Amino acid sequence: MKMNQLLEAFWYILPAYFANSSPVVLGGGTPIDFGKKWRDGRRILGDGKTWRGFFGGLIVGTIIGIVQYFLLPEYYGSLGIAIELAFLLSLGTLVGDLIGSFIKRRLNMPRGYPAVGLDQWGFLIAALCFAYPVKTIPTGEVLFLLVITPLIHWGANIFAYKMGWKKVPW
Ligand code: CTP
Ligand code: MG
Ligand code: K
Repeated sequence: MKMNQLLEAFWYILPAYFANSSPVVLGGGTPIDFGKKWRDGRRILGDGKTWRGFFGGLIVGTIIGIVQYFLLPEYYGSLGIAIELAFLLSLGTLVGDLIGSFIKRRLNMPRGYPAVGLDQWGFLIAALCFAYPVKTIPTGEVLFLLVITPLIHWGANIFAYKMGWKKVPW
């Protein structure tokens, strides 16, 4: 794979990475499930999924797309496309993350418990699906993202732990 393809893949997915990581810092307060339980007696989503984290991630991810447009307008063609793309990547990321937590709670995993695969790929796959109607990247670049995202996720979580933003390094 050529260097510019690797860079394109990374550039394309950047709003998703920001939407996924910023809730660690911005989140807190009222949980999205309002503390309610599912019929299995366990929380629907858990205290790790908050409204502030959701909308904070959505806003930060979308702003990243606006910054990207001004740095590389020719990649998007118009500011509207850049905003739409970043918004959908971010929304997909956050919805994918909620689906992941829902699944984890059903499997009786407590908040913060690492679910290998789900934690690293769930948000990515959802982001790619949501953004699909607006702009896509070639399959080879998607595969590259599937390989590097777990590594970046792992590195970012260790960083957040060392910064004191996260209680666990995963
Ligand atoms: N966060 C949030 N709102 C969200 C997503 C994340 O407030 N919609 C914050 C929470 O403080 C959360 C932290 O970001 O603990 C890390 O996110 P994540 O690892 O996705 O959540 P977990 O705590 O691991 O919870 P879960 O087991 O449900 O994945
Ligand atoms: Mg987690
Ligand atoms: K997660």
